[in-house]
Amino acid sequence: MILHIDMDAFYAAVEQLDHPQLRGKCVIVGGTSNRGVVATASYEARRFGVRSAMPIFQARQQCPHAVFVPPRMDRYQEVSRQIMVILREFSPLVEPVSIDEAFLDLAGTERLHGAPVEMARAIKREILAAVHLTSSVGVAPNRFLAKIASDVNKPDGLTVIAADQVEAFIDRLPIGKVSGVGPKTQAKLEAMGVRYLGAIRKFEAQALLAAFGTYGIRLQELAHGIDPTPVTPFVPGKSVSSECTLDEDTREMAALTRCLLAQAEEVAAGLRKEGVKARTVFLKLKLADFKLLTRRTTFAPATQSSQVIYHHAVKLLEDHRIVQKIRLIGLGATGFVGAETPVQQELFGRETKPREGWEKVDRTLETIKSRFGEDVIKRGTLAEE
Ligand code: DCP
Ligand code: MG
Repeated sequence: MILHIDMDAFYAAVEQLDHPQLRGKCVIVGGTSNRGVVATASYEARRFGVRSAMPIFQARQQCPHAVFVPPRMDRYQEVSRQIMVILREFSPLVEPVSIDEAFLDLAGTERLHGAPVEMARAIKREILAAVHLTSSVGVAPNRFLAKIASDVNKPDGLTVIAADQVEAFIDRLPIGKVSGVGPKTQAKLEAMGVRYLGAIRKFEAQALLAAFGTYGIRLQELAHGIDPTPVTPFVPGKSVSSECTLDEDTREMAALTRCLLAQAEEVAAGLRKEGVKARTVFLKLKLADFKLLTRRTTFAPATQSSQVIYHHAVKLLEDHRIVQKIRLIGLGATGFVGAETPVQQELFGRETKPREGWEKVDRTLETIKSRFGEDVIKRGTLAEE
């Protein structure tokens, strides 16, 4: 079983904890200028329709008597760390996915902590005792259902979906609640007569693939209650890399970047296999005199895209002023986070869509290669002249 835990109104709850005069009141945490947005609102304020990401001026209109508080990230991080320490006492497999949220794999913990529902109760109790905050917990046979379950009875919720309840739960799960189904996909699915996830089961894989690409296959798996995504604890120091000795020592950018592109694809495939995204890319160069150099760069958001990895690697190569010829070039990624980690959007909307587009291209290439062989398809830039 997998357990998902998500703290209730996290930033606002911490503010109410630290400032008792705010308890029971409408508290809105966010950029306090009128141009800012709401980070979160206490459940009292949510009754007035205030939601995360809503512009502050609108929140002010809907809830004029609310107390507006600027965020104190250091304090929230501190509480988050305390919570994660408690979770690690219950299972070695803890994957934090955001500041107030984590997955736990409960495999093998029963002898120590009892049935999953007992464990969920114990976790909620321990967190309340240690940091005086309520949380909501979902337990289910897989990740995707555990996450949905934790949201069912918020705040202070506890929902268990037993294996024999999965099918009935999926039959009643509105399709818009499934992660990855945005408004556009939802409209398309509803036009096909799908209002609940269970309805996906009546479609052939081929039809779903045609309509939604590889996401169609994911939807079909989910409809059957299958989510193979493992809980992946953050493992610092682990890395995925690829390197090659060049046919002859060279200083030619074209030859070097060509290597990097092929390596970026291998590294991205490695990340997908591990179920992680990376925050650091490193470049390794062995020069003609056998001197070894490495250069690294760390960025946000974490990525699994070959295109993003390639761009960082090329930048590192360009920053290294090539004087000597190079005999070996290598590319790697490290600084892993779980692949489900939500992506923090840029405040001023740097476009993230093309990156997601490339992740899709990577996955599609991989699907085709795994079915028809490694050599049937490759990028134009890597094709033989
Ligand atoms: N957060 C943010 N901006 C968003 C969403 C969230 O800054 N658009 C921050 C504030 C939240 C914290 O992340 O307190 C956790 O996010 P959740 O989505 O878990 O929201 P809450 O914990 O606030 O409420 P809930 O009880 O619905 O989980
Ligand atoms: Mg939360």
